[in-house]
Amino acid sequence: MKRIIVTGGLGQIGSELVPFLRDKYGRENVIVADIRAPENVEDVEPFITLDVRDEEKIIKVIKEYNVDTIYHLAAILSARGEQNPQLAFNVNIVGMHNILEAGRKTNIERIMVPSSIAAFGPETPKDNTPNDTVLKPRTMYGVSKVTGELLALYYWEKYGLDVRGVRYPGIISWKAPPGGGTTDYAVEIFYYALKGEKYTCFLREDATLPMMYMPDAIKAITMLAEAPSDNLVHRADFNIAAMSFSPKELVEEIRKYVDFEVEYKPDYRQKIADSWPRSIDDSAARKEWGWNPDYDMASMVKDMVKNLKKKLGL
Ligand code: NAD
Ligand code: AKB
Repeated sequence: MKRIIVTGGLGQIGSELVPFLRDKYGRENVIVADIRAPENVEDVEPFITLDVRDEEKIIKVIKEYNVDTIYHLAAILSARGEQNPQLAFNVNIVGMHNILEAGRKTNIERIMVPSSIAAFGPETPKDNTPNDTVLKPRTMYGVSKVTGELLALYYWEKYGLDVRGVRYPGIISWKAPPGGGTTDYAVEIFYYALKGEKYTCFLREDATLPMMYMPDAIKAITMLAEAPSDNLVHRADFNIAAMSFSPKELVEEIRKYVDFEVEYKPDYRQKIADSWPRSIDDSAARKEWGWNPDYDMASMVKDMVKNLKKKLGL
């Protein structure tokens, strides 16, 4: 029987990963942990308040709940990280190290931890970016993601601790808001479009980035969690791809459903976007654990519009 803890479980991805895991393993076997309190604790119980900067508490919780698997989602994302790099270092790098140490000391069976396309930098090839390539990010978030990937490999080879992860592109979803990233525009824009309000985009109209719809993001991390270890050459650094588009292309697709006005006022986040790839080669994930996405831009937009209309009562 699996006993799972999801750190950062109240965030954009946790809000959808937790119900998926609970359907599969039973509500009581999936514990949500986060530094902030949920709006309504009954909705998410079992819930614990946990700061991943506190290794002792992580170990205490693992023992108390008999945890064998950790989905480690707690993080400070790229844009927020550039506003407070010291916080990003502590949560993302010290927090990741704490999770690994706690996992090692308590013989945890598996740790799943997302990396990001933010692991890449300006010297990385921008199109069809290979899995194994130059990793010289210029954001603290990106530095923390490369560090996490390398620590995962180190703990696997040194201690046999099974740590796995994918490099997520920007994730688009309608249930919970994104938490302070460079790709957040691709979620925000839907709310403005559907309410008929003018949207001011913080990226240039031609800023093409790799993106993925939430159902594929959940599919990827849970598929990798179950892949036979012997098939894996990579560990916590799998490229995965689904779609790539620019703000202008997204606007054109949304306008097939609803008309709205957009202006472009690039801010500090444009520089971050400029350092990331436009498209991703995910052949290693396809070969090693059978990855393939279900959604492209057209099917994602159709589903977002349908679900958000319902959510907003439109
Ligand atoms: P999010 O910002 O929506 O959620 C992160 C959660 O972590 C929040 O609920 C926050 O309260 C919590 N948190 C922050 N500091 C904490 C601390 N010290 N201790 C415990 N919890 C803390 O992020 P997300 O989008 O759900 O991302 C989850 C993971 O996926 C992260 O590792 C992120 O880097 C990665 N990722 C996300 C995306 C994306 O587009 N959403 C893309 C690539 C990678
Ligand atoms: C961000 O923009 O910071 C995230 C990511 C791609 O890691 N969405």
